Amino acid sequence: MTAEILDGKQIAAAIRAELAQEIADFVQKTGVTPGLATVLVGDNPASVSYVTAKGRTCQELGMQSFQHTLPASLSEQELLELVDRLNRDRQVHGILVQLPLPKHIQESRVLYAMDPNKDVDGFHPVNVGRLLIGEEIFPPCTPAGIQELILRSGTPTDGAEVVVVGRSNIVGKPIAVMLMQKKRGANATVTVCHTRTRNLAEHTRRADILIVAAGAPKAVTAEMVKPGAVVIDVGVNRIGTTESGKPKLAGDVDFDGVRAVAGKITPVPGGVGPMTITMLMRNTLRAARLQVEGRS
Ligand code: L34
Repeated sequence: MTAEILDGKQIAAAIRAELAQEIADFVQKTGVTPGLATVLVGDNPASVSYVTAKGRTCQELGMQSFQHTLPASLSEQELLELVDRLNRDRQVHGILVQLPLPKHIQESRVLYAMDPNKDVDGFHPVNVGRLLIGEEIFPPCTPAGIQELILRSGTPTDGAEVVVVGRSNIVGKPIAVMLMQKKRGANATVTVCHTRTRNLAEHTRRADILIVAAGAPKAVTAEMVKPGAVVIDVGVNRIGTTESGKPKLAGDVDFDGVRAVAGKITPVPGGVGPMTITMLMRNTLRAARLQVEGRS
């Protein structure tokens, strides 16, 4: 068996086309153009590439993009002042502070400082709490992208065994919560594995849907996967450079090996990454609706 490739790029493009129409309708109806402010501190090459793509996608979909690029030497106080300004700027409906931040800046302080109604990443504690009780307005972008990918691939989640490898605040924990909710595209039985899990393979082999956000290449290999399983690879590891000097990317899953046993698998690049950016666009439109029309 060779797994079907779950083409995140293609699914993302379809959703973006829908969003572009919704944004055009919103602009026509309200006279307001949704705006996203991105904040990048420092020059981490991966962050630069993601933030650039976010700004560009905003413009492609007919939204405004305000890109703030700041030196790694920026003080925490200066960043908090910028967030405060963006909170009060009526043209800015969504704010995204790209993570990770330099070590001298406490991430939680910055996330707490953000207006929860502009927190299109869904990282503010109020939004994390809303997610837990199933009343989210901004589902975090990578988990939302994963859920949408599963949904649009026609994979049933109701009663499915989902195994998540990784327990980060931005992927592992929120995707586990989202897939266990009593909702459409959820209702799964979720197991969360992490670095202290005993016998990881014993868990992963039970998964109908295996979500890998471990942060290490080849964390999941073929013998860890149940035949026919749907495998979602969230990892983005830079494993060298191509001949043209571009970074060479690999996920957390041994793609070639796992492809031979899985039923469906996402590639890296072209899997979850493009979905993440698309969900950010969806959340930004939602934020604009909330702020302008008082409903999402
Ligand atoms: N605040 N910080 C905040 N919000 C986020 O949602 C993120 N994340 C993660 C890192 N920090 C963040 C992202 O945006 C990871 N992430 C992200 C976004 C886009 C892509 C990957 C990760 C992506 O588009 N990946 C492409 C390849 C891009 C490349 O060439 O490097 C892909 O096809 O997978």
